[in-house]
Amino acid sequence: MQVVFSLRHQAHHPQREFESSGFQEPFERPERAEYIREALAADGAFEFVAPDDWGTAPIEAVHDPGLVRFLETAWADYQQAHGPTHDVIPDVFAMPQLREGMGPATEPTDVSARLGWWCFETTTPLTHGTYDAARSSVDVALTAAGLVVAGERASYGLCRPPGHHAARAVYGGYCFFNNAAVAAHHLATTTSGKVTVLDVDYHHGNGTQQIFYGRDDVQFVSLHGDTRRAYPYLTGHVDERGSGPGVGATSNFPLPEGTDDDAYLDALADACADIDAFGPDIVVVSLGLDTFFDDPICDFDLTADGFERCGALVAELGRPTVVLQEGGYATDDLGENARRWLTGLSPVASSGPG
Ligand code: SP5
Ligand code: ZN
Repeated sequence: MQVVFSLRHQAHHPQREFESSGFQEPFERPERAEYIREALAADGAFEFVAPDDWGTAPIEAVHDPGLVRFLETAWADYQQAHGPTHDVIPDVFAMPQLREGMGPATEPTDVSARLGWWCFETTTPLTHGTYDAARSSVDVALTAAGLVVAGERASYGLCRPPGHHAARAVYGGYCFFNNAAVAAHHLATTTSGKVTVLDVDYHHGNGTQQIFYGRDDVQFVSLHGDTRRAYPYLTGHVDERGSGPGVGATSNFPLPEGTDDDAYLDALADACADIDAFGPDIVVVSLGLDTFFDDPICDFDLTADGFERCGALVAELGRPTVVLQEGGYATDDLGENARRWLTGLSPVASSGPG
């Protein structure tokens, strides 16, 4: 299987995140991608390719161009106003309730105010190289998508930073651009086929759901920790099924604390039934490995064996599949967990010469 990877992810390296009312060592750190790269490189079944440069047009096809412009200059703008700081984190949020009954606000000019306009929480710092890393992560996703269009049965984009919490006009949750949504939109519009995004990250893919909620050409199916207890809290309930022409093209499977391999695979089989009913030409998997029993910020109980079974079940869909990395914070096990999931998806790739 071909793996798309770029060292440019390393340019995003926050020193700290503000979480649980204190500054913590970031959970989303560069070693995550390096450990996955090492584990796949040590297995002769995986071949590494560099991403192409796709520019900003495919990003602006799903995101507000204002978000792209903001992320391009925000860190430098902030240094000029308040620097020097390594990380840039909002300290005020543009909550719509402040203007309740007065009509919508307009984007402020002050950089601190703009941070709280475009970002929804405090765990996603901007650093000097964040924009470049976020752009490279999209390039990785689009290049992996291109491999499947060119005839590969499966490909893996080792995206970092992740993407699925980024909505059309807001970033957060360690995500800046929604790599999976950019890739899925690109696939749907350039192949005129139907695309499913299957999101197996522990956290609900609120951004991806929001971007495709009203559409019937891209299905969104997500398994996640029930958002009554789990981040990102506001989306991911079973009654969210899409709107307008998109009614029925969103499916959510919220799951309880302690969900183990067998329970998860039962839910994944139900999710796959919804995918079969939609009948996509291509599947994009948002692969979070934070469902692992030892993940430091999540509460599921999946094992490496479970991940391989998940990959094998997705393979049974029998459709070309682009796998894109999302979360997963049990850093020491991340490489092996990714390798096992991809081996389940593509067992031939792991037993043959390549
Ligand atoms: C891509 C992705 O997986 N993003 C996840 C973002 C989650 N960020 C906030 C998590 C807050 C968890 N709080 C748990 C307390 C552990 N100290
Ligand atoms: Zn996650």
